[in-house]
Amino acid sequence: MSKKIYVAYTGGTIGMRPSESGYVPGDNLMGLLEEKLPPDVMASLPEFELYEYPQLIDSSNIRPDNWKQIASDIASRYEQFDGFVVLHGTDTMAYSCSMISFMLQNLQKPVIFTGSQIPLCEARTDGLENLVGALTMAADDRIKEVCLYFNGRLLRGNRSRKLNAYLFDAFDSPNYPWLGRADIHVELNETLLWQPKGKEKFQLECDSETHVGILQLFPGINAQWMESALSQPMDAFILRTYGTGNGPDADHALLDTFAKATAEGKLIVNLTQCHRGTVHQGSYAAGSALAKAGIVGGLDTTTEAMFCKLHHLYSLGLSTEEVKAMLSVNLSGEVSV
Ligand code: ASN
Repeated sequence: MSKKIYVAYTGGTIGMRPSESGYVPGDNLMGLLEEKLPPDVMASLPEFELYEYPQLIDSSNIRPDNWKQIASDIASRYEQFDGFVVLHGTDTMAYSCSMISFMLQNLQKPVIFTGSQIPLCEARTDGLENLVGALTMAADDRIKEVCLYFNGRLLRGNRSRKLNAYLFDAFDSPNYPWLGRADIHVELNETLLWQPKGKEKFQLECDSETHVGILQLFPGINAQWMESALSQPMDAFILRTYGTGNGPDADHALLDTFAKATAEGKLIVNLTQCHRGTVHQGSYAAGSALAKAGIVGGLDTTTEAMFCKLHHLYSLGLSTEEVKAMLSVNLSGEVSV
């Protein structure tokens, strides 16, 4: 039986038009597609219905409310469609894929995010290939998770990162192999695909307030700077450290600042600034010192996925101790445990 795909157009370069201040989101994407694709080519694609969001955004404007909208949109049409494509800007696509993967755990159908580096209205657009590839993946019922499709690569959404601002190869998943490829043949690496563990209803909770901040170590960072950052009213902070999770253990004032914040109930999660690899706080004394200050290792989760995982868990009303326990629980394929 032929598949029916729901396409949610949220904005992003794929539908943008030029303006005096640079590209801006543009409406009537369906009209643009009809101009680009002859009817017989259109008819050869999986059948789809495109819904254009009333407020199209450059994804740099993404906020938790947009995630609520995308997740509830998919949830409310879940029974009517076989697969879902989300057209989204590339800048924060890795965050949105991650967030939707936590809000729609136990998915039994594909949800494929895509977009483009050059708009569809331009001759050299990569938008057509990305849209057609994403539709193809969304019609494949072996996929039961949130993925990102871009320039021939199918990546797990919550493992993906935007790594290149200029190449068509904008995305990769440094700590997890690609799930598939679309070349002459479309191939999926079935052993890597996520198999949903439960059948419970989706957890669509996503607070509009900010629960999580992201901090980064840099040479010369001091206690005063860190104290002011940690005094922000957040439940949790991601601390982007060096290498396998190391920090300046010679700076006792800085370590005391971390210890004070964690003793006060703030969660600080250690993730590496490196593109690839996992955090092992015990590999060096410079990492153990952070563990002694109450900082918890976030293993090989990306910053984007960790931000969203924490935001989601706090939105569900979990306490810091409960959230801490979930860091090493693989909710939707985001972490190697
Ligand atoms: N600024 C754009 C966006 O994220 C970039 C893109 O989509 N390529 O919406």
